[in-house]
Amino acid sequence: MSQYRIFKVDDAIAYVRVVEKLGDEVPLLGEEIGDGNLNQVFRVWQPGESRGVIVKQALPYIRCIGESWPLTRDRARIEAQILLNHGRVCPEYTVEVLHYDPALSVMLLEDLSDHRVWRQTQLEDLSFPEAAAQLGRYLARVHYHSSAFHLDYQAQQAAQTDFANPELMAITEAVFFVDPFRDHERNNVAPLIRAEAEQLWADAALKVKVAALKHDFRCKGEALLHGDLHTGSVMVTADKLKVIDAEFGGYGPMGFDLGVIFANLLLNFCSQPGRHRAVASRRVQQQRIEEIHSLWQNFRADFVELAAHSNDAALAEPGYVQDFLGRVWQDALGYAGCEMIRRTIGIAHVADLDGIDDPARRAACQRQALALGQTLILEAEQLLEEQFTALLLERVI
Ligand code: SR1
Ligand code: MG
Ligand code: MG
Ligand code: MG
Repeated sequence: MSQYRIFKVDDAIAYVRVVEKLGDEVPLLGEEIGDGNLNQVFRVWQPGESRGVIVKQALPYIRCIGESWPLTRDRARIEAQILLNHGRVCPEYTVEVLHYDPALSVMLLEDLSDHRVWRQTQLEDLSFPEAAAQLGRYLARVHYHSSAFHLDYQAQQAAQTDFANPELMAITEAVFFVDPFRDHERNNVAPLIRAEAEQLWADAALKVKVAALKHDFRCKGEALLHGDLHTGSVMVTADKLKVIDAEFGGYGPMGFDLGVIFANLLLNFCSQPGRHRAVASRRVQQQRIEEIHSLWQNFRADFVELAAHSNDAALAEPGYVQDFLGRVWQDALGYAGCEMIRRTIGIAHVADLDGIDDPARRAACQRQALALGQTLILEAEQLLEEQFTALLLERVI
């Protein structure tokens, strides 16, 4: 068995050669392509071939922080298991795991070089009109098939154990629900919005709502979540979509995944006045609103259709699934609010806001993100889809 070592490009190339049984005469090229917070990622390919293979390795610490924040390498196993599970029920939209090596904490994944990172396309004002609907369908399938609508009691209990991800989900608890709502040293608060952050930290009603969302994140194990479904975890082409990076996954409330992706579309929405003149900004903001609706409506329609075939006599009761999805919508808005706030003043920001060059314009957009995030958390129960749209339209500049 090979001993764990941190890969350099040459190690990744040598590893692919062994796994794919390629002789020394086969030329291979490699490059490091990782830009995520946690792991290192390489691409290895044969010259002249457009597709190669991706080598993803978990480090024994958080890549963006360094050795001062150790982290289990077992996350590679958990991620591989989650991607394989999601891939079984939704191969169309899940990145394919080709190989997993527990000793080296390495996964080989399908090469998606013909795809673009969805966030990056939004930063370049490119439109991928199919992506939101595809993502809604992906979430319906992976959530439904891991939920009590589909699994019997024993199977769901076993899955909750198999996919337990205590270290990574504890990080989410800390950086998503705890740090951003108080003056914590891990936060990253721009001086120009310090006053708004302090106001938020003093809002007791907001913190009660966040406590409930955090409590549910731990206790409401409805489905096997992706766990970090921001627009950087979604790869797109004109007609295809693949979800990657499931290391934060585990059982939790369905509204969490929906809320995270809604929030990342909304963070881009809030960034528009800092990036464009009014006309272009309005057009893109409207596009983001449409994407959220398309995502939700496709999720809901596909989930309802799947649930019509549920074997659970009680959950299949006509009308129940609509009731349930009403609560998922409310949860999604609350989690979206938390994600917007944590990506603005917490440890891990997004390029949509941080990439705005002018500090005053950036701060204005960040204030919008904080305010909208707070409204979503405080008013989730009153915001049906129609009211939510009205709330966003009021904010289109
Ligand atoms: C310290 S880890 C911070 C964030 O990076 C990942 O991308 C996840 O979003 C996590 O919350
Ligand atoms: Mg990533
Ligand atoms: Mg991993
Ligand atoms: Mg990630």
